[in-house]
Amino acid sequence: MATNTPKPPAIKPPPAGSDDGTVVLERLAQKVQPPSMYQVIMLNDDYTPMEFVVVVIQEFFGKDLEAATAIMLKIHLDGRGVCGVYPKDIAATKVDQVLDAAHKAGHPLKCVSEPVDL
Ligand code: TYC
Repeated sequence: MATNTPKPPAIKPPPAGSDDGTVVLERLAQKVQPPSMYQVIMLNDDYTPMEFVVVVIQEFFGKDLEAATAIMLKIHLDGRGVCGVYPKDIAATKVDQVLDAAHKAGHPLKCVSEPVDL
């Protein structure tokens, strides 16, 4: 008569301390930051005509005549003023557009971009 011997398990557990190839993925907390914003600052000078500055602010920063005139006068009086706030690459493009238009027109108008929260 056959004896009732228990069968060995089909899959043996790996010996203690051995590498069975298992990879454990840890879930890392995602830290997604909003894009940092840059303000485009226009600087005053003694030579660029006021009318040119107003047109540039209207054309590249989407302001109407009244808003563009107010920004131009603030720059004229304070030495600098914010024309708009954009993500970094768009702010850099605005600066390039302003400098290019000023250079082509022969005016020394200067414009820079800087992070909003300095
Ligand atoms: N100060 C200039 C003038 O009197 C006008 C001006 C305004 C120039 C703003 C630059 O960013 C500027 N003609």
